[in-house]
Amino acid sequence: PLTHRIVIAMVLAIVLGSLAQWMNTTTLPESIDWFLNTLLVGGVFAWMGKVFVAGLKLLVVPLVFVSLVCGVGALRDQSSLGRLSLKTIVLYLVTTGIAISIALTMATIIAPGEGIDLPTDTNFTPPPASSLLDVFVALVPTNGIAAMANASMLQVIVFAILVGTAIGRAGEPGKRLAAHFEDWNEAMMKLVEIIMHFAPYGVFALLFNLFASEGLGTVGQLVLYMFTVILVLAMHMTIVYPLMLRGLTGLSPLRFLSKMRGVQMFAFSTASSGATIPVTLRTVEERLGVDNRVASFAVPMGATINMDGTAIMQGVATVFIAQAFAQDLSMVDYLLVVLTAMLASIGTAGVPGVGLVTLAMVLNQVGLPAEGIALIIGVDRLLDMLRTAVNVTGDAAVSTIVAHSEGALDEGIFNDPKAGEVRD
Ligand code: DAS
Repeated sequence: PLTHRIVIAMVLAIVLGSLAQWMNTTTLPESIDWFLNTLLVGGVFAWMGKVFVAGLKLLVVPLVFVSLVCGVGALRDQSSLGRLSLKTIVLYLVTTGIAISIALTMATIIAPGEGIDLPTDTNFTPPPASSLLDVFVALVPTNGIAAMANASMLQVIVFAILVGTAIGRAGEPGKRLAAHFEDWNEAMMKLVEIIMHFAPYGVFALLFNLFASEGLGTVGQLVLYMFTVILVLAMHMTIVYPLMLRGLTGLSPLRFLSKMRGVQMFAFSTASSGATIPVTLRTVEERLGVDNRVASFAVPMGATINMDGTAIMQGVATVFIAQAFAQDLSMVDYLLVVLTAMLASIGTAGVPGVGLVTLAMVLNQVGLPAEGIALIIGVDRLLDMLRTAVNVTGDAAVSTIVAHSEGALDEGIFNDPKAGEVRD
């Protein structure tokens, strides 16, 4: 199956990339240096990585729009949309709240920032903190096509819900339109599979270039910070989601996590939950058995407003920076961090590095200098890839739980290990 080929591509890329990074530290003969760095890393692999991510992003807006119009149009009674969206959003906020609370607790216990005397390179300019208000004000797009052209996902979601609702109430013409959208949805899902077949090459190129250029150089004193983030990410993935799945649906968490492996590898390689939406959507529907009318809403919504992994990094980073600057955080500060991180994750799209941008907002909220971000920016790329894999797992877990509560989950598909598997 495809996931095995992706795993092989990842292992090869990490090994060969690290070898290339080691070679780069020695003085290479001119021809080898040109071949490795100009032709491969800067040329072929850079191109393959960009094409692969572009291919995924190309699908996001049309797939989300078509799938959401189908999903909303297919809702029996439109009132269930309100119940469905309320359940989904509440669950997303709850999981994010749990994530950041564990992060703050573990970071306080492990205290990775104690005794840190890292030089803060003062030429760091903190990113502009995006204000939350304009996110909510701009929810309804003035021009649906412009929203799609700019891939403003929250606006695309609102536009699709409005179109789907209209189609659901338009009698015969609505039925004809809904049929057309169903056909488009089928075609788009096939398009996702086509893009997925390029994954081994795209993943190899992305990871080879990352390890060949960055490697794990600037870890040093940040190893305890990285350890804390990775520990909490692992706890959230292997304890919180399984407990919620088992507790709220009785479904097998192991089956869930094993089916999510492919999606997690896409999220890890692209470090973008937005770009991973097509794979998350296809996996949630065709491997976990979640009906389109739930998945089409819950997955894009999750990729946009639900970032548990990011909230975890922000919780640990805030404590780390407070300790590094020897500033104590009060209980009120901790609550402010929880609230701000939850709201911050709503305001951001799922693109690489967005977690650092919103971290500036969180730090600002508790009076910590945004320059503190300069302490951790060096190791953020790898953490971004790991936390994005957690972000998309959270989206799929909540989609599964909501679908199960709405009787919109096909347990036969969920329990069938081969369901929806992409064959070579
Ligand atoms: N890379 C972001 C995402 O796509 C998460 C982050 O930057 O923290 O979910």
